[in-house]
Amino acid sequence: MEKNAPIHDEILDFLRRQDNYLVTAHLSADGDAYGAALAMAYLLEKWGKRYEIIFHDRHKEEKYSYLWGWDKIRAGERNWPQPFDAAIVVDVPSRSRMGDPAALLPPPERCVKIDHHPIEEEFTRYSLVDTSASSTCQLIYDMLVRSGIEFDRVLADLLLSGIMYDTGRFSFSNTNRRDFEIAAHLVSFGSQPNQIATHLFFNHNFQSLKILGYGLANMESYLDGKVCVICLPLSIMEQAQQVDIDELSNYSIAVKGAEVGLFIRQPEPGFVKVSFRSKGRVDVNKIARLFGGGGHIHAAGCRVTGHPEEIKQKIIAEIRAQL
Ligand SMILES: [Mn+2]
Repeated sequence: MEKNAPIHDEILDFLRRQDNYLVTAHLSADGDAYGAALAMAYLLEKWGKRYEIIFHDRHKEEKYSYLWGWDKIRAGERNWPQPFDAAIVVDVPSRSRMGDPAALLPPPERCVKIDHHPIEEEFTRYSLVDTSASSTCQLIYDMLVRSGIEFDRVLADLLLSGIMYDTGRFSFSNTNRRDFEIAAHLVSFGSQPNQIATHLFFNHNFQSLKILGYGLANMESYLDGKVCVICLPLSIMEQAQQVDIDELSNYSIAVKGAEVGLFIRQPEPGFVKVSFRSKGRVDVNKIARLFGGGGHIHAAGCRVTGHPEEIKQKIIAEIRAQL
């Protein structure tokens, strides 16, 4: 029997008995968060349940608009249809990383969490958490197989998108044999890895690629090249408001000899967003958590009030202490 099967059954049993769900994921959602949330919504749709997909914020550009259910996602509204009878939260380890939708959660006994981040907080009665999974979509795949749902191209695209996103299209250190087994099954329903990779990684807006260029041209190096920093000041971020520049965080660690990559940007005065990447010697989840954020050993993020230069120096001091 598959290792998480008893938890799958417990969760599926609970979900079948509910109606009127909230489905949500982490703020600044990514390919795995969208794929996972929409795959769970797809299950609810097939079961004829009522649900709302509510996120803290809306993704810039229409990068994920090829995914089923994209147009059902709501964000940034004032009057939500609540209370919800049950909630499914995916790819998020704590309420604070969820942002606004955290306020809409029903009591813990009516909440289900499916996630692959290290546990930060117990806020759901039902939890399927497995940090050995490359992605939340990998965990959801197993559960959906157990549910008996009929797989099709739509569902396959959702799950394969999440897996390809979180594994950096099968290249990050979290990539495992299971990803390839699942991908082989998903491709049999007509999903095309090439098309998904194009949507996720090679479909840049003209302006965003120019900002990527600015970031690369102004990259900084610290601690004998062990830390690479890409910093976008307020003036550049003003031009980046409607475009997706997240890819810069992966470039920050693509330098030979770099152990940690930082992508620091100032979206508004006094507010700084940091993305961390690590090759593994430094646990960036630990560092991000010191600054109120979190994530994984290899990839994490935080949002801090303050000045970029001062925050950068504090973070570099923490990295130095770990190296
Ligand atoms: Mn994930």
